[in-house]
Amino acid sequence: MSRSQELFEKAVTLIPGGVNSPVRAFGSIGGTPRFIDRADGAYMYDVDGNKYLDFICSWGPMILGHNNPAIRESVAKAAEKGLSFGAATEAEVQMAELITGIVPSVEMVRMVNSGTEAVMSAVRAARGYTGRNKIVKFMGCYHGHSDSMLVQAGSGVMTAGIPDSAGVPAGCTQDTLSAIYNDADSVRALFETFPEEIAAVIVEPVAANMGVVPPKKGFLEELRGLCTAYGAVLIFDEVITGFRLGIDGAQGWYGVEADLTTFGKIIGGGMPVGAYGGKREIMGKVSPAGPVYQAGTLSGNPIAMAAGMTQLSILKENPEIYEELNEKGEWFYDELAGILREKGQPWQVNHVGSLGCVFFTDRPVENYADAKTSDTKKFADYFHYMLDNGVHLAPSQFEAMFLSAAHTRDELCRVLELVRGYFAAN
Ligand code: KE4
Repeated sequence: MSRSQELFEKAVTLIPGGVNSPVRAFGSIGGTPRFIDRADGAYMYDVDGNKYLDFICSWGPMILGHNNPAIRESVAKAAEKGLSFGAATEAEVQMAELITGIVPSVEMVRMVNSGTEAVMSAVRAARGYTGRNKIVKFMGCYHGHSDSMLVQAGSGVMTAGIPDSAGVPAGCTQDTLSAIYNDADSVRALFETFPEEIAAVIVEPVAANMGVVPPKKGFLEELRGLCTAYGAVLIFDEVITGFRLGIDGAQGWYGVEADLTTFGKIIGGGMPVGAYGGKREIMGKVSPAGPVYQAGTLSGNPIAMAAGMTQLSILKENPEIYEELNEKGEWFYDELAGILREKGQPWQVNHVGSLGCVFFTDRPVENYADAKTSDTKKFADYFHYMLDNGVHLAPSQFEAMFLSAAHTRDELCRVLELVRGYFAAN
């Protein structure tokens, strides 16, 4: 029995499902999750000493690769001064200055401890600012696990087959309206039905929790127009795309400005950090400046700020990182799609920059209904072939592959050869 198997057997007796986040349990693909001992650059090493080229990248934060020396040193240096004070620090001002200086639509920002907290707080701020209750989200988009967002969510909820979660009272979701991703008419119909009741539309500007589904041309612009026309807040959930597609995220990539934006992952450099921010007139409603309450013991934690600021500063000061990363991503995913065509496989490859995925379905994937036609058993077989050959993909059909600056073209060529071998035989 492997050490991972031993640990997993023990873990399931102590932690629900043996993991601290469902998707890690390999539930949708079977097998034993690998317990990771350490990571460095583009690689993770499990407790049995196996080495994996990593495409989870901690679900996004590790854009520079694991164990970045500058980030590690900034954490160690900050830790020498104490871990947490529960009081204001200069680092939080510096982080706020950094984020508001990078993302044009973000005039004010509040640090929190996760993407879930960022979304929950942004939704509350939008409701407090507009005095309205209804929120529009898109089927297949995942915005963390706050009650009102767990309606036809993506990510682990989708994989686990829970269209809505147990334990969420109807009262929490009665004001959550679901629309169809890439279908602005489905949003227009909701606004026409509830012209003065919709506080916000929240969207992943690139959906990455039903697998990767890019916005169709004009989709984000139409959401922008509808929110402006009906006085609703447009919230871009950039927990994944923020500082991933470029230093100014999806808003820079697509040229559409949100009223509020949520962040996570990359802004923490691997530490637990989330943030939400946007127009001063909205953020000015947030406690203690205004009536919308939100708080957090470890919000703006100095160690987390050190890690996050170091990563953001490296990305801001070295724009060539994005050029190389996005070029590498476009090349890699195009090669992947080429192999599928060459092997006569009907599967779909969706990608934007360094985000991408293979959908095991023969139809183009433009929304949740398309994504759900994927054959998750075929994905599971592909996943385990890659894992057995030292490549750790995200353990679900409905997640993204994340590339980092640490993935070399040679390593990616090795992955492509593995893919070629797999699809030649399957
Ligand atoms: P966290 O609470 O997990 O930090 O962020 C929630 C969240 C919010 N918005 C978007 C667009 C997200 O993708 C996420 C979380 N992403 C998943 C990966 N699909 C986290 C992985 C997990 O749940 O373990």
